[in-house]
Amino acid sequence: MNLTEQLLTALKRHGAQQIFGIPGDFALPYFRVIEQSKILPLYTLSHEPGVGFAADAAARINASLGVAAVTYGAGALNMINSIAAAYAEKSPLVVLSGGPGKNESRSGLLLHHQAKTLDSQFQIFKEITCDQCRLDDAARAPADIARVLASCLRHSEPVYIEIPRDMVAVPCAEVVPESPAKVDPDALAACVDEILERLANATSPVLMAGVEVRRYGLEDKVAALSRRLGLPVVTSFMSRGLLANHDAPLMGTYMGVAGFPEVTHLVESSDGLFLLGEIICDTNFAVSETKIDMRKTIQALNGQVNIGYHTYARLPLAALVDKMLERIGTQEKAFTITPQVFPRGLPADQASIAPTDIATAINDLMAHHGKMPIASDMGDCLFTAMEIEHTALVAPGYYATMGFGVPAGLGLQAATGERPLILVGDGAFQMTGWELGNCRRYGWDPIVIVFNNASWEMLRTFQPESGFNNLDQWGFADMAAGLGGDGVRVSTRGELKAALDKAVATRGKFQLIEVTIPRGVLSDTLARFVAGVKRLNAPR
Ligand code: S1T
Ligand code: MG
Repeated sequence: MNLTEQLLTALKRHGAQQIFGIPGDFALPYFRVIEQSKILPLYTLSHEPGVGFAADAAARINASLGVAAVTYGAGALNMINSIAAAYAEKSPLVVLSGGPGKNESRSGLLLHHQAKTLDSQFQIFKEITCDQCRLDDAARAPADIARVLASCLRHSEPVYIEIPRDMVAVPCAEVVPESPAKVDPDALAACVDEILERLANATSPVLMAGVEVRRYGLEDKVAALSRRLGLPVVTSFMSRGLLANHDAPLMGTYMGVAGFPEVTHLVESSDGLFLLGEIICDTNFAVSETKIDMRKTIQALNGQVNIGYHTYARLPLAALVDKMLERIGTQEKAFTITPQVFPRGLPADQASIAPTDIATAINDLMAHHGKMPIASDMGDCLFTAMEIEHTALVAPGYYATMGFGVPAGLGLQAATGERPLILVGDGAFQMTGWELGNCRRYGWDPIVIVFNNASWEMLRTFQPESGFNNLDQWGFADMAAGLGGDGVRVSTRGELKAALDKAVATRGKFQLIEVTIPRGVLSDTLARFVAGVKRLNAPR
């Protein structure tokens, strides 16, 4: 096999199931091998940010490697924001980039797509990946690939692999996966005993499941752990969607002042808050009514466990969960929780539509037709998603980039074969909504709900005096046909219900529902979030 075939075989062996990409002349040779070898299916999209978001979503939904393949310079550098989002949100993404060969690199000429130096791209990607390699030595390539793919899975963070175009077809030995890092059994046992003792002594322990629980494929085990320990479970804003289909005592999503009061009280008054794989960031915790005393929590993240003032190092989350399950046995505890209640029963009337009506309509739809996985963009659509019944959700809940929703929905359908629901604001749709034009050739048929308030509404809520937050009406529904789908514009709750019923009954083409929302009308959740942030930031 040649170097590219060995790389593709190793990617598949490490869990990759498809590649998203856009070629260029530095990448054509390795794209030819991708296409001809058929080791992994290739989906090309239209703009590199979408390639990154689609590959990220595929990684998240399958808890496996995502692969984004691009050309050197204009391609790879165009994808920086998507990879930064994946890095911030701990998504195991492999970036493949074509690169200049040896002779052209020594030509003395500046090469097209070169920014500063030929090595600049490699250096830039060092800032948003956990490991990198350039495959410029066939003898070293197998070990480099094994090391970088092992890093990607161990840290659940993106990695960067540059393939010089003169190396693509050189003969190369097999890539032998690295053996997993050893875990100190005594440290693991001591840590688990301390955690179990703290939880047993707590009067109101609670488990917050963070994104690492999904990234390391631990949802089933964590659901079992919570049932056996009698631990109510919550998610954070960023980890919403976890444990949705895993028989866990899931109470709801912690959002401090903006969330379900019972959940807020449970988390903020807990004397045994167990943060399992949770990122301690502002979108998850900044809206705390009362400052959560992090020193009293148990935090397992990034392969270590912090308890009080001490840290257990090099304890992977999977090893911790397995040891806890082993320690506590299989007996489940009987206990009750007060699950979050979600809006149902949208009146099909002539009233205008608020974002919470969209959540209600989706809850009605899923109650009737079954759950759908959701890809959401940033904006009020993501706050509205907090009012939708628990279901699988991929969204940039911490890095908070726009443009994620539509490509992520395509990645989700490519990776799972399930029909997704995509929630996206008009501003974000203007950025990457056009990727819908790729649905027809791959048979993707998402249902896309565009929250059209003709505004960068989230920004207006914090700075209402700025006119630049007003957007024009683009007529998204009218454009759907040209992109290969069906589109409809709705402005009453009756029209919304009818449009959703028609969309769910129509397969084989994407269904775009452009929902006209009066400017300034927010979801209940965003309204509480904004009021809470303003109150917490008000001068004392
Ligand atoms: N550019 C990108 C790529 N991501 C961003 N998050 C921003 C800019 C800043 C930003 C927001 S929210 C927002 C912007 C521009 C407006 C979103 O508008 P739209 O999609 O229509 O949603 P909605 O009207 O519901 O707000 C975040 C806070 O930084
Ligand atoms: Mg908007």
